[in-house]
Amino acid sequence: GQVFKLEDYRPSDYLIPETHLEFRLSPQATVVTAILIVERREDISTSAPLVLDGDGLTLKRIEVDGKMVRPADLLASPDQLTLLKPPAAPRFQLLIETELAPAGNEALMGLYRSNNVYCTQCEAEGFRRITYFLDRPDILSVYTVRIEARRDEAPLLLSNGNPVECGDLAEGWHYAKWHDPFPKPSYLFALVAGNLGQVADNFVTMSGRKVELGIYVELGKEALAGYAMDALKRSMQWDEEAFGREYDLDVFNIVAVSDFNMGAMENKGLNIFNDKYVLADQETATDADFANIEAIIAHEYFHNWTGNRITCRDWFQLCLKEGLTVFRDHEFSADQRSRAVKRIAEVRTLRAHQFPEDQGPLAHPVRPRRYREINNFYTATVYEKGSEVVRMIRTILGPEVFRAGMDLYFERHDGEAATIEDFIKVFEDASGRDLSQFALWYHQAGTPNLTVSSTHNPAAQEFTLEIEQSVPPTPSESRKRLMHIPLAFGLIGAGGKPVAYSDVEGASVEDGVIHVRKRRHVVRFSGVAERPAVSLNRGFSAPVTLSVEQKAADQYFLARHDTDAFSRWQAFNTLLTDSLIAAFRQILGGKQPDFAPRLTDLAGSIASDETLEPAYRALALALPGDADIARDIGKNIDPDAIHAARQALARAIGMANGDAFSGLYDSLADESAFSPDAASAGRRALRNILLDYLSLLPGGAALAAGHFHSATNMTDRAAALAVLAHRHHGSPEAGEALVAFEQTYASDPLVMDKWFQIQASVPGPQAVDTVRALTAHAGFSMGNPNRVRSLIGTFSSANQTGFHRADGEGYRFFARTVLEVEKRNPQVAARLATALRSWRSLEPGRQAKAREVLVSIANAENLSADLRDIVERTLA
Ligand code: B3K
Ligand code: ZN
Repeated sequence: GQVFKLEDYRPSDYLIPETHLEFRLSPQATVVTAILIVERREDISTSAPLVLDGDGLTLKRIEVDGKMVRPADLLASPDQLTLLKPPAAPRFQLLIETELAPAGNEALMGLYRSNNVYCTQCEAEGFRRITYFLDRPDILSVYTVRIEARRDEAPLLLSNGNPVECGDLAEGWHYAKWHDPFPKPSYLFALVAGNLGQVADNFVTMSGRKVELGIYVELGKEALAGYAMDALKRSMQWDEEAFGREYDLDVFNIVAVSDFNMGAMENKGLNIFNDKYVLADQETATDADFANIEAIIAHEYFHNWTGNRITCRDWFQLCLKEGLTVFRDHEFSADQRSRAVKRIAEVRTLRAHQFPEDQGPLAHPVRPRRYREINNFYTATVYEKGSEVVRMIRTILGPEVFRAGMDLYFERHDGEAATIEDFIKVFEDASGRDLSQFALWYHQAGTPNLTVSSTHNPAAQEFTLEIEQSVPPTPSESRKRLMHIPLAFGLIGAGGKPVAYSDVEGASVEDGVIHVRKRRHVVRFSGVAERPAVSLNRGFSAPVTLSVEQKAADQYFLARHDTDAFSRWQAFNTLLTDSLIAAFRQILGGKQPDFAPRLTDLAGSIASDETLEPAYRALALALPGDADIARDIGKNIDPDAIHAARQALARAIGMANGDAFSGLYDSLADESAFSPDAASAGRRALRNILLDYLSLLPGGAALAAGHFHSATNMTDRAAALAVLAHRHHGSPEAGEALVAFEQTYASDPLVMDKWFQIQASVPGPQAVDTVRALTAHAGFSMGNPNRVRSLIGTFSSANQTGFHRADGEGYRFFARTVLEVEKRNPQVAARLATALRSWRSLEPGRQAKAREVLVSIANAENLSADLRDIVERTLA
């Protein structure tokens, strides 16, 4: 396939200042008439052909300035339309008529039908499946859209911008016209038509304008959209307060659809959502679902400024909108909930998804320089690491200067398609600092490592930190340059008090941050009488790995006393990881693993520490997952031994703290009315993780069954079901609960996803058979991305022992399934296939089997560009 390169960017010869679209909707034969006002840029020769993008299009009619085009002046294929002799005038009108079959569109890109609702997905390159266009983000156009449909089929007709007019047509048809005054790239175009229920509200902006808000859901599900609406209003308010950003249209609409390739899409004024991220009530959604809904509603809304008003010049700049918008939604959630808890959860996610990407064959810079298939670059690196890079800018500049830089960004680039260079420049201008070394975070792939050791010289009253940075090689980048790494730290003395120092040399140190810029720094703190414990990378100030030479006693001390909540969590988590890795080695050596009583005791004291938020305690007690442990071990992975080590530690913690956990579990029972707020969710999270430990003790299955049957909300019910299915696999209690759950929720696909997920993640060699059998379940469908992700995605990315079954059957089943999904939906298949990206860190037997199936996928006939790109890079 073609390789697109950043250095090949050049502006288009032609612009499209105005786009007029008319849709006459029908499932098999929708007619799209596009009238484009085309302008040749001043310095371009009149003989320059106009080359428009298409993707599988059927051209019905083409006219230039109202006249037919001579066949000799035209090159037309499903994937491209070239006007060989455009008019000599600098501005002309192009009419293009295409015909589409939305009902047969299973790739869910372009115009398609989901549950009898017409909807669109255009990012990144879906608009070219609707009409021929300059389908690139630097072509900004003002859209006017007229939609015609049969009123009985689609009483609701929506597009971007503000509604202009609507009315009846002959034979039961009707129409609506929309106008979006803000020039936008084609990837932000959207249309929705169907019979949906509406939830209406409004928001008055900071300058007093009233915005009509609508959330559209499947008829009868209106009551499930209340939380999303509340989250939307809080997002609008927050963006005004935190960034001074006001909404700009008269209406803001959100539509929930059930077939969607990802979470949601920020189309101007008309966000389209996977219904999983809209619909919620206590009976059907977990606390995690509520938190996701809040975050994604906010994320898409925030894109109105970071993405839509200021968009990307080209797809290499994707992180310009995504990294920044993730940073904004993280900050929003931190303000709405608990900052410390949010930060820990973010870092867990980053480590689980971005670190393995950065450390494997699919590694790429936050701003990539080349791609074959752009849809494969909506990655954890672009999104999550992209957000961390923005956070580091704020750490380096401080919140006020950061805000001044953001203000400058909005002022300078509003209405433009910008680049990462533009973004960095506003912060350089606002601060007067040189960020060129820092900018390597955008350009260089790989997770930097810092090796740190410390010495204390009591006689000289000097404390020394030796810090050395290294960036491992990544595909096509063998040599790395030195990075600017802002390392937040604390020196902590007896009782947890900060240790003062009189002077520091060896690195620039400001506001508790060491600026690591060289390969090696020897940082000397003078006037330090007692030996402090060092707390490093506080708040996870930089997305790096640390190799710290630290006494276990210091680690225990930090886990009890660090005043930085993140680092305190980190200290305990490191202790857990270290002992899990030691246990893994014991198991491989044929020994019974053992765990230090002071570790299991510490788990107990954290659980019952009333000075800590319940949500924090719950996160601390959640052991590193099988995949986390595998990542930290790094090579020669045997997932069964890792899982055995994790089971053993869970049991040891449960046994050591049985009575205390049990008392705490009882005291956390909540009889009050359900509320999805963070504090209530935190209490549920703590009680549910205690249940997980208690379930390993005698009577555990009965306890979990009781929890399941008495649950009054989905959080508790799903947690208990997972405990039964995972910890008591094959027990009558687990069997009964699975059946009861299925019977209750058979007609609710989003809840059934949880049922699929829980079973797909049951550890052990039987998992592949379970999952294979579930693909035949009436509630499962290979055509629906949510179902596929719940069952196949969970199995391959969240079930280490099942997927990596020693005989390779997990891989073989997976490969067949990926190819089956690919026939309908290449994008979803390509995403699934990334589950094999860490194959080289497996032990040799599994590695060979994983390689075999990757090769078998690569050799399959008619492989899509999406899947080919992933498997070839994975094998390279
Ligand atoms: N911008 C969309 C993602 C589009 C993915 C295209 N393959 C959602 C988001 O990040 O907000
Ligand atoms: Zn986004």
